[in-house]
Amino acid sequence: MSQAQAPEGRAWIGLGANLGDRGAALARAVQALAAMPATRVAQVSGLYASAPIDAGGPDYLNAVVELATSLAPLDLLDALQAIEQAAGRERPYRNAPRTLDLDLLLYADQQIACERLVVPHPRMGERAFVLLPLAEIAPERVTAVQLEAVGDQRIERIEGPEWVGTVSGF
Ligand code: PH2
Ligand code: MG
Ligand code: MG
Repeated sequence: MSQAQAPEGRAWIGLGANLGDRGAALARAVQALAAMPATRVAQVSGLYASAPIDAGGPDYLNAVVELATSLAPLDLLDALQAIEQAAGRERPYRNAPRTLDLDLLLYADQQIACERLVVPHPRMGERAFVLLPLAEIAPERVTAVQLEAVGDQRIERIEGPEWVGTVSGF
């Protein structure tokens, strides 16, 4: 059931894919985020290629998007999961390769811990594929100590934010 609308605030979403046409999936996901009710896309990070962390399979493409949204956190989560489903997401086992992953990283300054949702995302501080793109568009939300701690993870920035309009078939 829908919650009451929240006042407009900022939320940051981590995007990832390591199956199929990864770039096209992420570009389409940004369009789908922009089409969500009571929401607009405020900023998009560059596009990163990264080695799987705590997971197997092909390399990922990753990015982070800042939303301005009046959706309450669980309504936003529902909307993200609907976009994942529409992109053919399957969940055979934990951290399985995926056509699209949309993670709610941060919701304003809120701390949330319920059965379906923990925010800030509990593992974001250990992951270069979240911290680097997030630091591009929200440097105040990432510390130098965090960046230092993930310095050994293999990751490469392959496009600036214009990837959203141009990418296909990486
Ligand atoms: N997502 C995971 C697990 N490992 N590794 C990279 N490089 N990128 C991801 O998006 C990713 C991951 C679970 O969601
Ligand atoms: Mg994830
Ligand atoms: Mg996820």
